[in-house]
Amino acid sequence: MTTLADLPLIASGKVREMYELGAESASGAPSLLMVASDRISTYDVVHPTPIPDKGKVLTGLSVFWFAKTSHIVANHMISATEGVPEESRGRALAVRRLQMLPVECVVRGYITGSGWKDYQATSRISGIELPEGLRESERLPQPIFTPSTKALEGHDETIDFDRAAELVGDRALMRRVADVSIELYSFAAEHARRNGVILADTKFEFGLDEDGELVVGDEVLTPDSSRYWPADGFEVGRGQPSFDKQYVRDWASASGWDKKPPAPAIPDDVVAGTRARYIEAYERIVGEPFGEWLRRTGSGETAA
Ligand code: Q0T
Repeated sequence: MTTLADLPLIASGKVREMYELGAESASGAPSLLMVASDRISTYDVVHPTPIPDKGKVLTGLSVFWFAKTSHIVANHMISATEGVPEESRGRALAVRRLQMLPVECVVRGYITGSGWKDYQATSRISGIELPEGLRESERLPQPIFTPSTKALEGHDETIDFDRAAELVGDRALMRRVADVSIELYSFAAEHARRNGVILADTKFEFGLDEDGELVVGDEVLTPDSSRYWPADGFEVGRGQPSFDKQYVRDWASASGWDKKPPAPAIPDDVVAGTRARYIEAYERIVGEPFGEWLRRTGSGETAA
C-alpha cells in the first residue's frame, strides 16, 4: 500500500496512485502527483510481491517519451524533481491537472489480444474493416485507432470512432486526438524497432488544459500501457512473449494458479529476472544506463 505523507489521494489504480499536489510554484496552476508503485499484475490480478524499481523504470520511460514526443503534442509533465516529495523520488511526476477526455486512446500496429479476438469474430476492430486472412500477431498494413471506454470496474470496452466522438462531444477534437495518437505510436514504434523492440500497441489518455489545448496525460509508452515484444524471435501465427512480464506469466502458469484472485507470491529468482527485463527495456529504449535515471532524480541508493 502506497501512502504519501499529507497528500490527498484522488485516484488509485491497481499499480499506481494520483495525489493532489496543490498549486504549481511557477504558474499557480493546480498540479497532481502521479506515483508508480512496484506492484505488478498478470492476467489482470496484482501479485503480493513487488518488482523492485519497476515504478522508477516506468516513470523514467514516461519522462523519456514525454521529452521525445513534445514536437507532436503537449504533455502534462511538470517535473520529476521540483515539488516531488523525497519519499517518492524517481517513481513520481508532478503533472498539470487537466480536464480528462472520457475515452482510452488505443493504437494498434499489430493484431493481438482483444483485437485478434474481435477480428476473428467480425473481421473488424473498432468498426474498422481489416484485410482477410490476417494471422495472430501480424503487423497491420497501417496502425489503427481503436478507442475504448474507461470502465470504472472490469474491462474497457472497445468502441468505434463515432461512439468515442459522441462521448467526447466534439468530433473535430476526436479526429485530432486520433491523429495525434497514431502519430505518437508511429514515432515510438519506429524508435523502439531500431532498438530491437516491437511496440505492438499502446494506450494514451488525453485532456484539455485551462486554455483548451490538447495535452497527453497519464503515463506514456510504458510496458504497463503498451505491449512490448522482443523483435528477436518474433513469429507471426502465435502469441508473442511480453518483453517484461513473460517470466512471471510462465512461472504463474506452470505453478497451476487458476488466474483468479488472489495472485500467488512470486519467487525470488522470477522477481530478479523480471526486474532485469524492465531495466533492459529501459536501457534499450532510452539508450543509457538506468542508473542515470536514479542519479538524475536523486533516488539511487545513498552511500552507507
Ligand atoms: C488526471 C487530471 O491515473 C489515473 O488513475 C490512476 C491512479 C487516471 N486519472 C488521471 C487523472 C490526470 C492525469 N493523468 C491529469 N493530468 N489531470 N486528472 C485522474 N485520474
